[in-house]
Amino acid sequence: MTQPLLIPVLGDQLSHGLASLAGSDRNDSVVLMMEVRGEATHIKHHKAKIALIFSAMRHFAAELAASGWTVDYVALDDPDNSGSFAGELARAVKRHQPRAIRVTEPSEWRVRQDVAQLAAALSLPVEVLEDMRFLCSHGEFADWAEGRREWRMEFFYREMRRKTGLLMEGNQPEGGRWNFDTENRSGPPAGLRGPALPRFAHDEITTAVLALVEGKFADHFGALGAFNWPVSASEAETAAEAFLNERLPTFGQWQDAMVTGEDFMFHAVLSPAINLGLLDPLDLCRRAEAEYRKGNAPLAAVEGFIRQIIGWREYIRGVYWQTMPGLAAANALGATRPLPDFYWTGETEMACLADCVRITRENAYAHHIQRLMVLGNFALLAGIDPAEVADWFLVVYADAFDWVELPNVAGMALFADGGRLASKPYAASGAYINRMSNYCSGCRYDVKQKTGPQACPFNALYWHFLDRNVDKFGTSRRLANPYATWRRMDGDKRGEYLASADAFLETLVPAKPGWARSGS
Ligand code: FAD
Ligand code: DLZ
Ligand code: SF4
Repeated sequence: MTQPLLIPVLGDQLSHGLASLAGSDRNDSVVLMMEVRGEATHIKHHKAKIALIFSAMRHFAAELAASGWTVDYVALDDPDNSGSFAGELARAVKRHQPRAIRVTEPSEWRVRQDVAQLAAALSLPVEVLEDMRFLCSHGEFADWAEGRREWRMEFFYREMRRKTGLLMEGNQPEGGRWNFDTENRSGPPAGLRGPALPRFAHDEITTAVLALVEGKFADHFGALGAFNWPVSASEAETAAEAFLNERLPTFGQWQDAMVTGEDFMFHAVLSPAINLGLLDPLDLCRRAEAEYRKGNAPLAAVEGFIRQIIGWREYIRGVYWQTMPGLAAANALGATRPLPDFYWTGETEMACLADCVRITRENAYAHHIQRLMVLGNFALLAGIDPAEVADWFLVVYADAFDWVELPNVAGMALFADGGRLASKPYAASGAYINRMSNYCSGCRYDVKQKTGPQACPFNALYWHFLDRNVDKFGTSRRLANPYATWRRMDGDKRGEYLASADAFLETLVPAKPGWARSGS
């Protein structure tokens, strides 16, 4: 092949229909895939996440080669591997002498900037194609957002319903309402258990990658013993089928429930496969709708699931590109407390947090409410520095890529964006966690006690949060009730709450440096 087209395919671009592949001639192109140390260590990703990405990349490369593409695959332990995208691209240009480079836009702002710099530095044409795996283009989102004071997901979601025709009857939403959440989100009855997830045996590729990761990234957070992620499109398809058949009908009802030892409940557990490109999100939604049309799943569950994907997922991506790079430094509530050590060690007497960290360490997964209302809520109430919280979330979850992690953390969980994304902070006392979980019955703290050393720390922290942020939220309509309660309380009671929260905050031990970033 003389002067081929060089097509770099990144670790979260593992889709056969990727724009840069779909429009290219496989007889006249070289696909470049690069395992690079810099991507695994600029932030020290969970071991299982690195293993998932490398294994999925290797499976995808094998599929491409089997379908006639020429694939140049640089493995992590290739002795000449330079350790960075830029270094590997430069080496590949020397090897192949391409006439041009064609790449689908990277999902992350940081990598997108690198590509722009590279394009300027190389004396080669570099074509960057829009990522067509998302429903809403950058331009469309910018048009929708322009001139709106508040970007509310609910209104964006309606546009996506109209655009896709999902759950529509002509111009009207199926069932007469856009959102059926009033029928979802029950607390867990005693003994609630979700069906087991399908098991994925480790083939030769995955076995080799697990050994590589254990050897090269030994000091990273997380365990590999429970590794069970789908690593190819066909395994991801098995996972999707299992969800649609076994868990979708009850997805909505138990969407917010948390039960000790039940790590996946009725959730899809598909976000890593979707974010890597192994599953097509729109196809999943169409199949979920078909389950409703066949009478296999109720409208509330199916609408709730579809909203997560064409609503939240697309909206989050739009917000990311509209607000970067500022979002990464946003800290509207001026939170500066260091991340507590227990986010890494799990060593805390708070049973809810201990279980959420355990799940995260074992699986590189926790479900939405564990992320938002336990791990995120605690960080919000305790006033943890948003940059440290964002680093933690980016490290620990197999589905965490900057474009989706950062808006969820800075915007949804921490209100660090000043309310662009959420109309009010997701702040809650222990009563919420007690209602939605069985954690409190096994906790050394008492969720019913409000102050003092036995009281659930979330209770006093909740009022501490409202009190110290009264200038930001004191006149908010959405928080009028809790502020009215706070103002009605007598001064001694308020003082007790604040002193109790302060005493608890004093006990927090900051994380040792080096968990998220080397040398930090
Ligand atoms: P389900 O609950 O079964 O939902 C189905 C699908 O909807 C998910 O697979 C996902 O693709 C999509 N989805 C649902 N909610 C969101 C959302 N808020 N943003 C984007 N997609 C959504 N999701 C990530 O993919 N990566 C992250 O790094 C990430 N970080 C988060 C951090 C915080 C603080 C919070 C509150 C949420 C975060 N989420 C993130 C969103 C959500 O928690 C996960 O997508 C979900 O838990 C993945 O598990 P699941 O596949 O079982 O999802
Ligand atoms: C997260 C990650 C890791 C750990 N390793 C690689 C890698 O070796 N090669 C690769 O192409 N991508 C990797 N990624 C994903 C990237 O860090 C980044 O998130 C994507 O390129 C999107 O911009
Ligand atoms: Fe968490 Fe408080 Fe319940 Fe303990 S009592 S599990 S700290 S909410």
